[in-house]
Amino acid sequence: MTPARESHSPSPETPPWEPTACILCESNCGIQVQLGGDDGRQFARIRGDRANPVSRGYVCQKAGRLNHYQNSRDRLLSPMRRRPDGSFEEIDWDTAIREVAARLSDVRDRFGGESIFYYGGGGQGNHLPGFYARSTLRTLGSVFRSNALAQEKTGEMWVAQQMVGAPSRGDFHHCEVGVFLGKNPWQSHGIPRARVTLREIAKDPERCLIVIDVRRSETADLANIFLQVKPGTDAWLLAAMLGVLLEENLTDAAFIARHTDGFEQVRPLVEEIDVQAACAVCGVPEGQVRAAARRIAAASSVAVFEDLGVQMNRNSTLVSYLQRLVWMLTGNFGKLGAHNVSTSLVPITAARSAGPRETPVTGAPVIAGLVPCNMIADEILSDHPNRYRAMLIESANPVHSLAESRRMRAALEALECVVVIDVAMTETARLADYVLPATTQYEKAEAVFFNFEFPENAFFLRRPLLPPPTTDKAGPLPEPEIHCRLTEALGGLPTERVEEFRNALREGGRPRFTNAFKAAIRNDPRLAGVAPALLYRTLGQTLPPGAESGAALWSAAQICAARRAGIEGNDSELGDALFDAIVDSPTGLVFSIDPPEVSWKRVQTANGRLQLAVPDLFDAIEALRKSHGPAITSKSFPFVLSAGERRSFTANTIYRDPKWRRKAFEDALALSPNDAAALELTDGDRARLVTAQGAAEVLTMISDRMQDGHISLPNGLGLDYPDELGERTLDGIAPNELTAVTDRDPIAGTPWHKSVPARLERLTDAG
Ligand SMILES: Nc1nc2c(c(=O)[nH]1)N[C@H]1C(S)=C(S)[C@@H](COP(=O)(O)OP(=O)(O)OC[C@H]3O[C@@H](n4cnc5c(=O)[nH]c(N)nc54)[C@H](O)[C@@H]3O)O[C@H]1N2
Ligand SMILES: Nc1nc2c(c(=O)[nH]1)N[C@H]1C(S)=C(S)[C@@H](COP(=O)(O)OP(=O)(O)OC[C@H]3O[C@@H](n4cnc5c(=O)[nH]c(N)nc54)[C@H](O)[C@@H]3O)O[C@H]1N2
Ligand code: SF4
Ligand SMILES: [Mo]
Repeated sequence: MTPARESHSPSPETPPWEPTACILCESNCGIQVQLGGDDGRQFARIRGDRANPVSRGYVCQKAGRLNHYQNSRDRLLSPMRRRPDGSFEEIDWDTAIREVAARLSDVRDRFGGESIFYYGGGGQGNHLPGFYARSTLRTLGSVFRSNALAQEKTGEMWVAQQMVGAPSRGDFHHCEVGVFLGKNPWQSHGIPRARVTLREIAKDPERCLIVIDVRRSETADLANIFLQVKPGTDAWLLAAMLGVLLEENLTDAAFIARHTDGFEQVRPLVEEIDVQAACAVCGVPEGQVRAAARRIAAASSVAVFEDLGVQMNRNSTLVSYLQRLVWMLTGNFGKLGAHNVSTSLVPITAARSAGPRETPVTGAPVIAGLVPCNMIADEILSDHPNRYRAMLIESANPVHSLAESRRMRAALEALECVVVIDVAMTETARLADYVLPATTQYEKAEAVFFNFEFPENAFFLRRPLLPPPTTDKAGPLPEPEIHCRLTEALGGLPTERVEEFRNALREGGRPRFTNAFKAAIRNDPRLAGVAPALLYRTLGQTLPPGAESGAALWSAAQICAARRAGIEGNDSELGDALFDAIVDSPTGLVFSIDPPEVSWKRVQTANGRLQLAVPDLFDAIEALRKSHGPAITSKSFPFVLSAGERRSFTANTIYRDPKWRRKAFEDALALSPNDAAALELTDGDRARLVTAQGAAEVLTMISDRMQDGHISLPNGLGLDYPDELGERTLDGIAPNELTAVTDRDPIAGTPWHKSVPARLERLTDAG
């Protein structure tokens, strides 16, 4: 990243550095931006913000390109309505809101609110849309929803729910041993100050960095122990590690006795694992597996991070279970440097019991309130009477990001009504009946909900850097405003209540408002559903200009304060103080500092102990023993394709302009030197990549990071973007043109994007 160049001496005309956050990955580093350019709306300079309590000045190379997001040529400036011929026309907001409300109520009246499906609600840096959407959805009676978490994290959530009853996170800042399992934080980040933190662990002779990956990833370059598995075989590796822990008596017997249940059930399963055979399946020398298991057992604290390499892969839910067994059997919960449950301001997923438990058509399990992404198309493309009939999609591009794009497109076409809220005319938006333009994340207040830090946790409600663009079109609106208008048009926002709360604020200030609001919600539970919109229209108007969208956080702050104080409902002052502190903080706020022991109080299992037994997965452990490894390849598909690697210049589909990338070959398919030689391919050659779902012409790149038989494509590419003349060109490969919805985890329904059977053919040079 480019720090401020000191050669530019500050002059009175120098625009100020304004604090905000990077929106490209869940780390959401604090940044400062200097606006400039002819219109004053360009991000002229960007640097890390030292005042941000989590990132403390850290940024990676991607943040410096944020102008490509803010000033994208694909920007939507008017609501759009699809004509019968598939083209779009601009309409004004009143028409858009009226017609969207009418179309969705019509679907509700004919098929019930449950037939209206909601997808998205937030990206890497914006989560307020999902919050306010609740008002629209409750008014419509919509109950089924999903988002990207249900194609990566739901298997892990399902396991964590049973073992801990709550989500926990590894503390890589303090750990003695840090383990990254199918996770490449050098590129993907996801822990605070990732590169600094990784180097600190690796360089300290007292600490140890363990990386488990199929590729010699950039993180693996730093590792003290690198276990290079064969694709999709992590379950065998972890089983072998568990076998070693038992065989060599390396478990923490005191911890197991004091804090856990179920060891007697798990022990025989693990004892039966043939360590040598399991090592042969995963391809890691037994000596390395034993060394890693011993290092973990000897450590005073261990933190483990599993991510897409295993979550989008064979046995993913089983892997989430086995890796937890590794750290639980070695006593790594509820202490500094290990796994802990952080104080959350806003839980990112639904509470355990809320909402339906299975999907209406396929009966798939709804985990953490989310429909499995790989099942969405099946829930629509059916003649089942309870199939989804309409979709509201917000801040997500599922036609591009979910498995089997072709099927997702067919599903959207089959719906009665599709409404998309986005900043750009995306692949998904182009299939909508209505597209509603949102202000960018730098034109409204936004917040980051991926706050899992421990022992200190922070929250950042950032203010807009600039107003929405002035335009002769209808102009974009922030999502809270869009949802309020929709809720009003649907008749969900009682005007007399709005008046009552406004009066309370005017006459009695926050205390009177708080009492009135809480009492109203207690007496009329329907109001709770539209609370975000109510808060926005009332409390929001008393917040500093630009911070209105923060209004819905008021209830989150109240709940958070109540939970902390331990007395539900009797601590409005604390809640208000927390809310005001969040609204007033220009660079983010540490809102909780926990003693590690507190994690034990947050274990939500029936008896407060960690549950080692997850019986639903016992058969899967047995099956490992009898298997020689996952059958991924075949004669016609001899390669294992990772469809979606994070690289230096990928950022989901947040940047649409390919010019943001500053490196050649970022769009290329990586393959090993041996495989390249066998296929007579060199760097920069074009080849045909074929899977059961489709084929694509790819640019090839030889990489000694790759093992033989494994090939890898970047994520987030394959978008089209207009040039100066408006001519659209496609850039790179959209990975999900090559994936299948049926390749998924049997429990969570998460996709197997990291092990797609594939074939690579040399293209004879046509000249
Ligand atoms: N630069 C960049 N950073 C990002 C993003 C981005 O688009 N670009 N996206 C963000 C998002 S949404 C997410 S969810 C995270 C994801 O972050 P990561 O999960 O770290 O990202 P990936 O590169 O998809 O996968 C991680 C690693 O899994 C390895 N892998 C593949 N197959 C296997 C296997 O069978 N076993 C094992 N052990 N490893 C395997 C790959 O080689 C890769 O190094 O990144 C976030 N950060
Ligand atoms: N094959 C394969 N598929 C994958 C992956 C993979 O590794 N391989 N990775 C998966 C993962 S982990 C993830 S998280 C998903 C990500 O995929 P999605 O969840 O679909 O989200 P993003 O690509 O992050 O795109 C976010 C959308 O939000 C829009 N947007 C940006 N700012 C705003 C705003 O302020 N308001 C609104 N309303 N919209 C805004 C952008 O224009 C974009 O359309 O992709 C998944 N798909
Ligand atoms: S680590 Fe993530 S949030 Fe931080 S600068 Fe890089 S992309 Fe942005
Ligand atoms: Mo993700």
